[in-house]
Amino acid sequence: MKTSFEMQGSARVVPLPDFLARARTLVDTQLDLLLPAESVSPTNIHAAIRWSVFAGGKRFRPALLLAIGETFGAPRDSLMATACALEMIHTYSLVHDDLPSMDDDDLRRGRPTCHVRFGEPSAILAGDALLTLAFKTIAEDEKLTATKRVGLISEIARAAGTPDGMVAGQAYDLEAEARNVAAEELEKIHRLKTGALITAAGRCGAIIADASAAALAAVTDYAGQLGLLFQITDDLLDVTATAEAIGKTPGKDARSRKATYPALHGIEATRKYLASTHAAACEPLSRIDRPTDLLRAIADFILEREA
Ligand code: GRG
Repeated sequence: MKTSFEMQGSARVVPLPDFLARARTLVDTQLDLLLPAESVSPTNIHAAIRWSVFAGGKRFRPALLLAIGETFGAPRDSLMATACALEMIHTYSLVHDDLPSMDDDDLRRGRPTCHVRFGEPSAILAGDALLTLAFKTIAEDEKLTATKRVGLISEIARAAGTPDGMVAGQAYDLEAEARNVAAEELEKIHRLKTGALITAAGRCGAIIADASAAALAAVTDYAGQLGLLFQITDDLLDVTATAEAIGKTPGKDARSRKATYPALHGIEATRKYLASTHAAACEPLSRIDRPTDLLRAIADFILEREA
């Protein structure tokens, strides 16, 4: 990827893959400090949490938060706790999504799912613990003012829960299985299930950086389209990729007759929709009065992702 940018605290210009790798290392180091050790009781729950969190996810949501926060000048250490909290919530959603009562999957992030490895009760509790640890992490973040912590908790709670967040999207998605879904309904499901948390990642970065209301609105539009782009590529990869590449079972959407873009529109139309969603994600960047090379490179990266 040609696009490059300056990493905070360094004049060195680095390409996007290096930014993502660096963000991942920073987030993993911080998560390791924030999450209870496996030796802490109840050890089976903490082992299950760590099994799922440190299984090799892309850390896309925290990386997006860091990229937007740093674009608007926030010090990196003011961003780390919220970035990790988002990854905890994302991981909880994957653990619960894989449960027998939901998607019933046995492969995630390239290894047996949490309930396969630790049993269903421990997987449910590990997910519950990750969700609550996320809010504890922000509530106790001494790098932020109390007012900002409350604002971030409210923002993320709305994006993760109901009626306007990920849990609502998951409920609509389950309810829509094995029946015909119109294009608008599919978009609503995906805006909630996948888009809400990704949008929150962008908004939290801007909020921590004290970005202006106009900048926050542009970030909201950018991250919202990015969420859709992410979901459309996810749907395509389910059809085109191998289990080795995506670390989960491919072809599941079709087998469970899930509403997806390729199922509804076909692969060629989905690729065209992908291109127009990528353009829609980049458009709000012209309203941001800061260098946006990094944010554009992130949109390009999602468009082209193979995992
Ligand atoms: C159970 C409340 C609840 C919600 C589940 C996240 C989710 C909602 C379902 C997962 C199913 C799915 C395939 C969603 C599509 C997009 C998505 C969230 C993919 C997984 O995210 P990645 O690719 O995963 O960022 P990694 O492992 O890289 O973190």
